[in-house]
Amino acid sequence: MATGNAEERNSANILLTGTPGTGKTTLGQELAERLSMNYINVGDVAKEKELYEGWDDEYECPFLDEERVIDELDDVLRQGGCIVDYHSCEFFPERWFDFVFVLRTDNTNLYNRLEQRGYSGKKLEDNVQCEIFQTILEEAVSSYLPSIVFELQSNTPEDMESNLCTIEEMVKRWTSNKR
Ligand code: DAT
Repeated sequence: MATGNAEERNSANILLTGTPGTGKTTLGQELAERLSMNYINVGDVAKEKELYEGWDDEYECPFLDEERVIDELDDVLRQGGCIVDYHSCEFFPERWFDFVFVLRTDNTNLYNRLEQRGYSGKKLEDNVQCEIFQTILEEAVSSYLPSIVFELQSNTPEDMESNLCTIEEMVKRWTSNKR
């Protein structure tokens, strides 16, 4: 029976994670184009399929139904070649990913990006705090093998281009080692 483990796929799976506003979507969509990979935005999938359970009064949004998200995406992840974009990472099966990239952005930059997105008050402050305390980086390090977790700065367009090149090279090396 297929287990979905790395040795069974011929194309790598990538997780792009980090605080909202750090650049996951921009990077993920461009990478998917350059590498002909399948870009999956978990927030969009959850919205489309209504994969929610209950209501978060604090942030006035629904809670993600993590089990149903995993069920929904498992088949496609088993095939490989996926770029998954989400602002949290601990609930995904560890076996899904060959690389976990955590995007990081300086506080002022992040504040401005989130403000432009229309965030304000507690939501804005909590997200900037999340970045200051490197919450997602710690989550990634404690959820995946340290050898597959990489922290990437995402402050400038130059960072974006350099991250694209770095990831492209890593994925190509992974693929050629498979052959
Ligand atoms: P996320 O998907 O992590 O929420 P995004 O890709 O939507 O983030 O990016 C948020 C905004 O920041 C968007 O206007 C693009 C911009 N941005 C992202 N990465 C950047 C970078 N490295 N340099 C400059 N701007 C960036």
